Amino acid sequence: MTVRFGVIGTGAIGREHIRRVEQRLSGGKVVAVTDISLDAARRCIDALQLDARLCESEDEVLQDPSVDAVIITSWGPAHEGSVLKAVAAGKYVFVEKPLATTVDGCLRIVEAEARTGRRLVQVGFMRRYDAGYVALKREIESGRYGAPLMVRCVHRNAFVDERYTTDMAVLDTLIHELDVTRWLLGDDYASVQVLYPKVTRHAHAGLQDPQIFNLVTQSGVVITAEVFVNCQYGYDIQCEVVCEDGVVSLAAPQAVDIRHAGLHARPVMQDWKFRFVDAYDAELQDFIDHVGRGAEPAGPSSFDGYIATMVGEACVFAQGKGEWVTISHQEFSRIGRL
Ligand code: NAI
Ligand code: ISE
Repeated sequence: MTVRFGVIGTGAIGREHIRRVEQRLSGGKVVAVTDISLDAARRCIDALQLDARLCESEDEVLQDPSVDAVIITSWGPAHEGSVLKAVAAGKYVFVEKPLATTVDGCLRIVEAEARTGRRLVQVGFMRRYDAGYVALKREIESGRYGAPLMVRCVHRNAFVDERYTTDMAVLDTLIHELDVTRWLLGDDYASVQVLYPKVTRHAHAGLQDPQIFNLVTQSGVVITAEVFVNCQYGYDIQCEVVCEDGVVSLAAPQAVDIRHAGLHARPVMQDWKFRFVDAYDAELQDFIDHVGRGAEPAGPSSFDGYIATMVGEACVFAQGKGEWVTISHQEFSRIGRL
């Protein structure tokens, strides 16, 4: 069956996801759209020439019996309320990261979903669908290079605006590394330390940028993740896994190699929209394929979203301290009892 989507939040990625459902993917259709700014929702419907209803509120979207599933692309703090209402209404949910901005909020979602007796929620950790990361995981799991010992991650954005705060480096940006590295290694985190290097002159007042996150996993792998969101030159995602008998790294995607005027160069993508376009397509297509045949979504789960936010909260707690902070796993046992 065609999956009929309601969309809550028509900002940057909301419009991207609508465009991909309508123009690139198969088996889905956007039938209802809302945003707290109704003007934004209206502009989106007009710009993308959607045959979709403009709804005055998310409740109107969720009460619409013609909506099978919702795409939640509002700001992070609004996710929890929308996901809980959607689960209560029995809708399938594709929600952008973070699942919710607090551990308790994530837990409420995990518990509400568990009470329905089936999986309804998929979180937008699209890197798990990126060809480079998939290849990296395959190589690690082949065992050819021995056990992973160290991981070096880089997450750079060209620039951010005044709304970006120091803690967003974790729940908005690093959260991708928190999820994908746990997925790559099949290992959970044990402790974190955050270092504050000298601040770039490009950071707006009050923003600590860059930041270094050192994490140790339960099996002892050390991960160093740099978040630098005003690097100026583009969107740069790197991941190198050092194993006992070799090193595996993320290759630069769809890059052209240029030799010109005495330089050997490769262009850097400027935005997440381009860098991960195939991964965004693949994650939503996978969601549509499962929901469309009446199956539960198979991508990153509400539990994965909960773990990422839980570790993220420990990272935020560690910010500005320079000390190692233990990542509490008390919550795991609560979840285990569900
Ligand atoms: P944005 O600021 O461009 O758009 C957010 C939209 O949500 C705005 O139009 C705003 O009016 C609307 N909104 C806010 N609260 C709402 C509510 N309660 N109900 C309905 N609409 C509401 O933000 P952007 O960049 O599109 O990010 C949205 C979400 O997607 C965030 O959670 C962000 O972390 C995530 N994201 C994920 C990316 C990825 O790589 N997976 C890339 C970019 C964003
Ligand atoms: C944004 O929300 C994303 O998810 C991007 O992938 C990330 O690079 C950026 O820092 C976030 O603000």
